[in-house]
Amino acid sequence: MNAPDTELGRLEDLPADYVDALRRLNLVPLWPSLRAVLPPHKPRLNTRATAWAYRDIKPLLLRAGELTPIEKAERRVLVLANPGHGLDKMQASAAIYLGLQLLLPGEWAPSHRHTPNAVRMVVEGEGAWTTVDGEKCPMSRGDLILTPTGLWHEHGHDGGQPVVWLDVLDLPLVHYMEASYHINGQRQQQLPGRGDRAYTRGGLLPTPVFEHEAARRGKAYPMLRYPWQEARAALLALAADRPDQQALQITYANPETGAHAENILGFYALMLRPGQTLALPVRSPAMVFHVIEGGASVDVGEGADTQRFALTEADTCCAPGYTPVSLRNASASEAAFIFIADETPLHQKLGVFEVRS
Ligand code: 1HN
Repeated sequence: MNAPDTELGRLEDLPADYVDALRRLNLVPLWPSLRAVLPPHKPRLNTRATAWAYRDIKPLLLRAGELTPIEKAERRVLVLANPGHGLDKMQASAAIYLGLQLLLPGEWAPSHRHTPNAVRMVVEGEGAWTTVDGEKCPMSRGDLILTPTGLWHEHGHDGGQPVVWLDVLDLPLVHYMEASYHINGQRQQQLPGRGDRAYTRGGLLPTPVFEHEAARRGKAYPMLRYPWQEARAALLALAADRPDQQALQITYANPETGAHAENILGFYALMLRPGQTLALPVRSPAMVFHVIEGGASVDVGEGADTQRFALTEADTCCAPGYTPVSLRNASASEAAFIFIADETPLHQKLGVFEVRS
C-alpha cells in the first residue's frame, strides 16, 4: 500500500501580511501548489483528445488562398490547435505543433531556417517540392520530408492543383525553452545527390570511396525525404513476412545511425489489416494519428470517458500520454495506413519515458 497523500496547507491559511511580505521579496510558499505541480501517480494533462476532419478544413484552407497572398503569409497554414491548451497556444500537445499548409500553383514560400524541427506529411496534390539544405525533395501524397533544426528550406509548386501538407513541429517545446527563432535567406542553390535515392534499401548504406564524392553522408541528417511508396512497401513486406504479428509499424529513422529521424519527435507509419483492432500500450508520450490511406476509428480513454473518432483519409487526431488508445480498421477488405507522430525521443532523452501496460 502506498502512503496516502495528505491535504497540504492552503494559501488562504496563511496571514495576508505574511503572504505580502513573501511576494515583495519574490518568494512563494511551495506547499499550497505542491500537489498541482506534482500530482499523485499521473500528470495533470492539458492535452485533450481532439480530431480534425480534412473535409472541414480544406474549404477554409482554399479560402485562405484567396484571402491572403503567399507574400503576406510566408507560410499559409491553418493550425490544428488543442482546446485543452488554449487555441492561441497553437499546440496539439505539450511538444507537438500541427498545421495544414496550402501552396497554390506557381507560388513560392521563401527560404528560411529556424531552431524548431519540422516534418511535412504530404496530404494532397502533385508538383510541389521543398528544397532542404540544397536537396530538392519532390512532394507526393504520403511522402515524409524532414526540415530539421537549422537547415534552410523553401517550398515551390510547378503543378496545376493546390497542394496541401501536414506540418509537424516541436515548436511548443522549443518556444517554451526560449530557443525559438528564424533567419530568412536567399533562394538555395541545388546540390547533387538525393538521400531518398542513396538510401533506398534497408541495411545497405551508400559508401563513397572518395570523400569528395560523398553527398549527404557524414551530415547529421543524411536522408531528408521518405517516399510513401517505399514506406508502404516496407509495411506490406512486414505484413507478408509476419502474418502472426499484431502490430505492423515502421519508424522513420536516420539510416546512418538508426536513431529517430529527428531529435525531439518520433515519426512512424502503421498498417492495420482489414478488420483489425489494435490496443496500443499505454505510454507517457502524447501521440498524433493521421490517416494516409483507408480509414480508422481511434478510441482514446477508458470506460465511460472513452472518446471515439472515426477518421477517414487525410483526417488527423491527437491523444494525450498516459491514456489507453485503441485503433480499429472497420474495412473488411482494405488495409489502413496511418502516420504517427509522438514525443518518444524527447521523453527518452529526458528519462521520463514510461510504458504502463
Ligand atoms: C515553418 O517554417 C513552416 O517552413 C511551416 O513550411 C510551419 C510553423 C511554425 C513555425 C515555422 C515551413 C511553421 C513554420
